Amino acid sequence: MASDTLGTTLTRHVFEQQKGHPQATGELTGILNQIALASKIMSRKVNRAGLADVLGYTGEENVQGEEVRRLDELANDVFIAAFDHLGHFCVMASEEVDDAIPIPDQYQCGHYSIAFDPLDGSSNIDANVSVGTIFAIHHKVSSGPRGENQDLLQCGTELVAAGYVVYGSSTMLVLSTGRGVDGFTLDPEIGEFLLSHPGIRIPERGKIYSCNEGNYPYWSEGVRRYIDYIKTPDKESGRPYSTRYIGSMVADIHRTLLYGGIFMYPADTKKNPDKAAPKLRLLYECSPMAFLLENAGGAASTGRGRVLEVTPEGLHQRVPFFGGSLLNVRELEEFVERYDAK
Ligand code: P6P
Repeated sequence: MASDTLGTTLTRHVFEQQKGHPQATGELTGILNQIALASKIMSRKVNRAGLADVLGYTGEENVQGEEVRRLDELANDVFIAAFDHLGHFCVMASEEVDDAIPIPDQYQCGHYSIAFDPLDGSSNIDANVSVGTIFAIHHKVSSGPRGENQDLLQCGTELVAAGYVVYGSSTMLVLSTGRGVDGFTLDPEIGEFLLSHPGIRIPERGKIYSCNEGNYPYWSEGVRRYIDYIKTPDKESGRPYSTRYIGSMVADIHRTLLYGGIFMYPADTKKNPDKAAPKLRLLYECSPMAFLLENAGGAASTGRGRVLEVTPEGLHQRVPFFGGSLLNVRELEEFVERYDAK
């Protein structure tokens, strides 16, 4: 087969997947190719960050109250510029922008919305730690000619496609359109994403846990008891688990997807002893990652239910996140059920 000679490019793979859907218009193929283009641009910029004086801070804060690093701003501009004129989107949302981003009047609106985190984990860039881009694509559901917030504020169960790009030792794009998960590795010499990890399946149970354990004192009793449990030696069940935490969700989820185990960012009372607050954002972090994990045979929970079933109320809404191997997530949910107040 020709693809054996050339390798299967992202374009060919998505086109072949779309053939399985007679109603497919090819729009999604166009969208994913544009995401690939923007990701190649970002891969080059991230890999040269230390040389091109794009490190450091702009002195501003984003909607999350986080200091905006110049590479964050650059990434945001790259993805918006890649999407706004495409004619496939009706509205966009970015971690870096307070409100929904309309498609400029001079451009045609399309049948999809996209929410993205242009450069997740960017606080690690100066340390040369893997960072990434996360994206979530929904159908337009509003009846007007242009896009509206409701096109973005949809449950993850309605996602058309979701994925991430991890800018690490190699640049990989991991994608699901609802029928499994595939990984593509960028060959920088030809500038193509080639299918390197077809049909990714997460192990049903893993022995790695991934969390910022410095927050342990601020977690609920159920979460603390779960952590205590997986650290208690028990030869038969392979405990204590190993701990791995990078502090960049894309990198931590990528390892969890391939090796199994559980990644978690529970709500914590660190900032407010009276009210536990989650950190990770639903629309462009937790929902797309949950979509990928479930499509790979895993699970993603708020601790009490599927992340994908949370109805978003705000663009930057945060939720507790426990995602990874099915049996590990279910075990966590049992501890929350047993020890945490409803
Ligand atoms: P902490 C990065 O800022 C991020 O949003 C995720 O990528 C990552 O999982 C998390 O925050 C890390 O948070 O509190 O452990 O530094």
